[in-house]
Amino acid sequence: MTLNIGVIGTGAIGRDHIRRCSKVLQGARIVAVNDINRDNAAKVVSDLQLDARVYDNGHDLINAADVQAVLVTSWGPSHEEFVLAAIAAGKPVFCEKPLAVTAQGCKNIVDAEAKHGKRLVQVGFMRPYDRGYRALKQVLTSGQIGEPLMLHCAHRNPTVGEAYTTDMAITDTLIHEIDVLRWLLDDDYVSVQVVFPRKSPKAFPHLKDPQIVLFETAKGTRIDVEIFVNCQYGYDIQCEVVGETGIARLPEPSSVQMRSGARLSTEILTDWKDRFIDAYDVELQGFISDVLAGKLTGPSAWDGYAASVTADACVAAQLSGEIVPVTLPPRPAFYNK
Ligand code: NAD
Ligand code: NAI
Ligand code: ISE
Repeated sequence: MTLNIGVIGTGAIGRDHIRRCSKVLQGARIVAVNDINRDNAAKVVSDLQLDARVYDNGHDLINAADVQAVLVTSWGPSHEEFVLAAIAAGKPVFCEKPLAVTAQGCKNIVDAEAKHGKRLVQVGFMRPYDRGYRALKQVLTSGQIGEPLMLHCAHRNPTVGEAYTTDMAITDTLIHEIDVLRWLLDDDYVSVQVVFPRKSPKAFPHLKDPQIVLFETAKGTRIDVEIFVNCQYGYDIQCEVVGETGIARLPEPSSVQMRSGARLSTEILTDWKDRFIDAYDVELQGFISDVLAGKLTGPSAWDGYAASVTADACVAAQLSGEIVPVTLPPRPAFYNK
């Protein structure tokens, strides 16, 4: 059976997900696209030679009779509206992170899904599907380095556009670490503090960059994450776990080692699309297969909510400079695996 998918938002990641659903993955076809900028959507249809209709608004796409599942890849502030509309139509929906830009927005989605009575939402947290993070988790659960005591992490982008603001370092960028480290450690955050080092002159004047986010978890593990979105040199994701008896690091992406011109070197990626390319394929194939099988199993609306509650605390910590508690209500039984 083939799943008919409609996509709202045909920017950078929307285009890339349309490419993978139509050219790489099994069991799906793109039948409908929409973007607030209609030319964007029409261009994707012609560039990828899709047999898909271009809709003038996302709600008509969601309610179209031939659309069986929806991908929401528009910009963050529009996610909540489209996810709620998909739930109201009873259609499965894959929503890129963040699920909504506030915890309350995510809670509205959790409540609507619970009222519907069956999981319909998967959030685009792809790092738990990454082979490197999975290998790192395997080392931790096997006990090879004892219990994790400290984590040193970095999330670096070469540059960001002028529309990127200081809070987006949390809601758009750190949100990946917020999700994946909770999964990696099987732990919850209890408090957070944000400190600002000397500002990089490469950042736009309104943006505080870099930033350091310090978490404490329920089990007492301490985590520092450097977010540096104008680092210039590449797209670089680092994660080092210091355990009781050893240290484990996230593997670097594979790259040819060269000896040339009196240098020993390996390439560093520059585009986020390439760094987790396999993980995006696996997460979306999982969504398609789960929808066809009638049961979603990937990152849930509750995971999106948990990340957003944490992100709200981080943004409050950016503003106050204080240590801010992170308080997550207990997970409803509906979301137990
Ligand atoms: P983008 O700006 O390149 O694309 C967004 C597109 O959405 C644009 O074409 C815009 O016109 C369209 N859009 C905005 N509001 C819309 C609306 N209401 N209805 C229809 N279309 C709308 O952004 P992007 O980089 O593709 O990011 C899109 C989303 O994907 C964001 O939520 C982002 O956080 C997420 N994302 C996730 C990852 C990841 O690694 N998981 C990577 C990139 C982006
Ligand atoms: P983008 O700016 O390239 O694309 C956003 C698109 O959404 C644009 O084409 C815009 O016209 C469209 N759009 C915005 N509002 C819309 C609306 N109301 N209706 C229809 N279309 C609308 O942004 P990008 O980088 O593709 O990011 C989109 C989303 O994907 C964001 O939520 C972002 O956080 C997420 N993202 C996730 C990544 C990941 O690794 N999972 C990586 C990059 C982005
Ligand atoms: C973007 O939206 C992503 O999700 C990327 O993975 C992240 O590195 C970047 O900072 C975000 O803006």
